[in-house]
Amino acid sequence: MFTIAVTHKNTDFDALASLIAATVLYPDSKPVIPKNLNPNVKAFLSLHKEIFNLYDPSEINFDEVQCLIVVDTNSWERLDRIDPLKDKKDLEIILWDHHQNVGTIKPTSNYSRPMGANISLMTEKLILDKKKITPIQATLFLAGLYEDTGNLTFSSTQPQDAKAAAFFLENKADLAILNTFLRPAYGEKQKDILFAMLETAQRTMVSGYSVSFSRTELKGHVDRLAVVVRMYRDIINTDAAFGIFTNYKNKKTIIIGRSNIEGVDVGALMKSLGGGGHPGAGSAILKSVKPLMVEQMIRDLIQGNNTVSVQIADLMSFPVFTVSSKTKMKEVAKKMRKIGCTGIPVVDDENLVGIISRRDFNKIKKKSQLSAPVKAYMRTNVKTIEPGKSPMQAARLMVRYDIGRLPVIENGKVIGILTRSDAMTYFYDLLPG
Ligand SMILES: [Mn+2]
Repeated sequence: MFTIAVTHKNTDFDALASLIAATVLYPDSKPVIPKNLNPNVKAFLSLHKEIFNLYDPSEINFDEVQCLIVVDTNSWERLDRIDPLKDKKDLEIILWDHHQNVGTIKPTSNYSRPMGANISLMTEKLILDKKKITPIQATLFLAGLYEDTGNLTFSSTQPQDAKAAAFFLENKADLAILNTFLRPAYGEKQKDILFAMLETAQRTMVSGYSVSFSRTELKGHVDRLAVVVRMYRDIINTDAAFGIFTNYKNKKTIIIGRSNIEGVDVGALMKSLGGGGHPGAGSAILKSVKPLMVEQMIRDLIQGNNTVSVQIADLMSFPVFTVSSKTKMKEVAKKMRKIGCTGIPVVDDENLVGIISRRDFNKIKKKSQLSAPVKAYMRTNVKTIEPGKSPMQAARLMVRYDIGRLPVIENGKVIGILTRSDAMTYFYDLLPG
């Protein structure tokens, strides 16, 4: 009678790391690895396999398995060749999973909790139990952590993920080795796909976010498509990008998404399509669907997702104090002092014609210049924003153009103003109520 540890097919670094962590937490368990591995993991294991003493499912006598540890997934469908255990009576099942979806595995003991990477969840217990890990294990664990959290940048990242990173570095995780294996390979096939995607690239606005869809035909098998979609998103520089890859021969469509903003949660979108992932990255596979339909489905999902999100209209300050282009500079200064702001939109006949801020007063050298009209000193190239846009879009404009306020424009009229502190109220979650 013995214990085995298993993880999901298309094993990535987080899954492999979690599998090895299981053997540290449960020293009597045997790690069983799926046949189908993600290419980076395959490359890593080709050098490290012996060290980890992994088993193939065919080597396991399932009659003798008493306890099953499942890591980084919670569904039977994602496990490789362990069906004999599915209906086994009195099987103890221990589950460690960081995904938020409801799975098909019913565990005896469940340690699952949302976390950036599954390995961080298990590392919490490693630290608590004062377990020792080797530098090679630490390196593998850090690879898993970095991959699943985008180097701790995905919005799913938790404080515990950073604590786990510190623990791995304390245990001599090797960053040079890690970089070798995490750097995704990019070959001829991937290059061809990327170029095909870029040729037909289109950017559209969905619910105030810039999104790009690329529908590409796949001939034969191409792996590492996720890398291609990431590069695609980086090049066309949209908030989110979706590669819709169709193989007409087997009628399969692979959807891979990448997002840079919290308003578009790719993992949640892909879950709705039967796949999965994280807020920043995810994928799904559909059968017998038209690529254009898939695009429409994703659009609808994004629109559905965003109806409850915070818009500029919820954050902006109003009423807006304005001046006309003929107002004298000294009156502007007086008004700024009175209302305690550092910038005022300049409006003529209800139309925004410029903006004047405290900074512009630096151009004034002589006292007589204070009698000149605003027109002479205002900036006319004014960046504005619509009330339905997202705080993230506003923040991006502010950073890119180094501006502290954005007039909010609706039907050509200034209806409010969004200041840096308005935007920060949102980002630091300080909204009242
Ligand atoms: Mn994971």
